[in-house]
Amino acid sequence: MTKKGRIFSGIQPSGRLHIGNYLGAIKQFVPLQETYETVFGIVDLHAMTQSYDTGEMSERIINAAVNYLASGLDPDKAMLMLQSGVAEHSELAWILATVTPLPWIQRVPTFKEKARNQPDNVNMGLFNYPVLMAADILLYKSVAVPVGEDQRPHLELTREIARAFNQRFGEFFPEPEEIIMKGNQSRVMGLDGKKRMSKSIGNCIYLDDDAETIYEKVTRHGVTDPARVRKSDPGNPDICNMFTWHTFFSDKKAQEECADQCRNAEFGCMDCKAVLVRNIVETLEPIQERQKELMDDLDKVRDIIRDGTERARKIAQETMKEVREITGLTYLD
Ligand code: AQP
Repeated sequence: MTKKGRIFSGIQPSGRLHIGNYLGAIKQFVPLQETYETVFGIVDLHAMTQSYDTGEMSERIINAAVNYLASGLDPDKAMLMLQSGVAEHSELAWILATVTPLPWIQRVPTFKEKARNQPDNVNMGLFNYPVLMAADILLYKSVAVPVGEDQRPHLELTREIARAFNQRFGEFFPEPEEIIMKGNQSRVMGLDGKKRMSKSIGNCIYLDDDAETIYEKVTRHGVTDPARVRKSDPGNPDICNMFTWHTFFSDKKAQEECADQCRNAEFGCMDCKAVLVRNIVETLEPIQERQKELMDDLDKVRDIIRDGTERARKIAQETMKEVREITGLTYLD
């Protein structure tokens, strides 16, 4: 089958991957490898915008790669690549920064959010993050990018940067379309139901959490309908964060049973959570089995990353050769 064009998507190794990354990103990306030429990045340069322990970076990269593969990424179909292994990402980011007016970046909502989350470390990399992201996408001349609602501003900015580059240097980059992810899986809330599940906040169920840990986290920290105090109070699943999680992990029948029994005060929050935990554990079981196999063969994982990075680099070098030509950076050629 002829593929529809190329797409790029990335996950930053800023911690262990969680169920938000799985539901909002990897699970949705994996089917795309059938119809598009796909480049899936482990974007470690992005992860440097937060404080991190240098000794942990390799472990985090392995965690991201293992979870991509355990969730269904097929290295024969998709390229699994490491961003820092393709220097052209940084080079293009610099060139794109020169056509990006400052106010475009100042208005990006995720910059404001991240700056609030790490007030002692509002660095230039954090500010330039959306430009590097535009470079990640445009370097592969991606025709489309899968995005959740909260990432729409980034993609819009990428299109604006592509347009600005094309206006300055001549038509070159395609403006990538959005492949919109449907439903609230694109914004999975953390255990407390207040903030988006996030590696840096830690309000997460990680993809490699065992059954006991998941049980502990959900039963102790999973926030439910705040107005329900006793089991005998009728609850409201519509405002219960744990019920939203049911919609991700439980089948329709279990969802209806839990919702009805909650509304009728037949089911307490702990009963409902017990069903939820069982279904999360069941969903993660096949992924965790593959995680174990991959963790036992880390040489294979490294070979897959190396191979994907080399394939991606070839595309990136071709793009940058053209970019250097049209921007006049050819003096030494
Ligand atoms: N809570 C979430 N719900 C749905 N999708 C999510 N994603 C992240 N969190 C959720 C999606 O996962 C992909 C990779 O995200 P990322 O690692 O590049 O950065 P992020 O979005 O900033 O993820 P985190 O976990 O919140 O990382 P930190 O804490 O390091 O900033 C993206 O497609 C994202 O939408």
